[in-house]
Amino acid sequence: MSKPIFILNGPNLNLLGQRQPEIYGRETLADVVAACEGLARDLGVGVRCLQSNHEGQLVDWVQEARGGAAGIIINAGAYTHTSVAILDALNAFEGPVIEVHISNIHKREAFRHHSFISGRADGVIVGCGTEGYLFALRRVVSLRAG
Ligand code: CA2
Repeated sequence: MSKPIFILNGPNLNLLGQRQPEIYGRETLADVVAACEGLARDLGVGVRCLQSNHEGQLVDWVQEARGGAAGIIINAGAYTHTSVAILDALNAFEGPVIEVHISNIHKREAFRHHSFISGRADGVIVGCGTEGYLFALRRVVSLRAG
């Protein structure tokens, strides 16, 4: 697999490990990136890990993935629940998309129960902590292989 898998993180996920450990755990985003890069090495694939607090930047990266990525793993943070723009961009991407949420959004406030992204995603991983990114990476690789 020559094209990298994009791992996109949305707003406030740069704060991982710094606040609300009871919800999001103690790992930092740098820890998550290191774990994904390590697993990617073991699986023989490349990853490009990106984080932004800006909706338009996430849309730009999803557009860049068209023709440039083997798959997308996305935790769009709060934009999950609001962004038709990210959904539209994902709908124009032809490869596998796995949506990840660190917390179980269905156990939380009602406004977190709906995801615009889930209607496009090939898989959704919620409530598995930061390990969810690793599950997602394995899933993208097996979808590409199959
Ligand atoms: O559970 C998830 O992964 C979420 O996508 C995280 C988003 C939240 O808006 C979604 O409903 C569920 C929030 C990310 C904020 O991350 C922080 C981490 C540490 C400290 C403060 C915020």
